[in-house]
Amino acid sequence: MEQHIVIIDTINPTITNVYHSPSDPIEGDTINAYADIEDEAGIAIAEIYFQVNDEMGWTSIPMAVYGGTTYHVSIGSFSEDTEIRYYIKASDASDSNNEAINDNEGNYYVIYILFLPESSTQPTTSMVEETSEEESSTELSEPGQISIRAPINLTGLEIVLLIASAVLYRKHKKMQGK
Ligand SMILES: [Ca+2]
Repeated sequence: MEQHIVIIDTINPTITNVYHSPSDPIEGDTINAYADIEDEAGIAIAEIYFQVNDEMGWTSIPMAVYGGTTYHVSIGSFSEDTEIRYYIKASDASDSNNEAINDNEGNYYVIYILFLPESSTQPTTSMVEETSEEESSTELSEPGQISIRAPINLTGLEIVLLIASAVLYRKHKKMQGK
């Protein structure tokens, strides 16, 4: 009489290290999601469930082995200002079909497609840098040149005096040089 020892798998798969790439996508970026999914009995089903903006239902797409215990799926690209929530679900390959969900402890994983107004294509920091460069170049100019570039609302006499003083200043400098 044969004896069978039946081991019943009651342990759910583990789903860890859930992330998406790129982490801060913009419109048109293809979004990939990854997760490490493991079970002693092997994995029968690995899926991503995602929901776009305020839509009611969840869309599921099967995940494929990416390498080792890592599973991967591409959920495509979205337009800017879109919010996508997702979670990962897996079933093991045992007769029990134990299921596991990683939904970031009920908060879901959230992807936000960044809104990039045209005016922000040039970062503010570079504009600040340009301004400061102009300021520093003015400071470095010869005193005579600064006088000539002085306010436009000067009288003709004042302008003549400024030019004269600039010329005198350059002559003075030349003499110092010798
Ligand atoms: Ca199991």
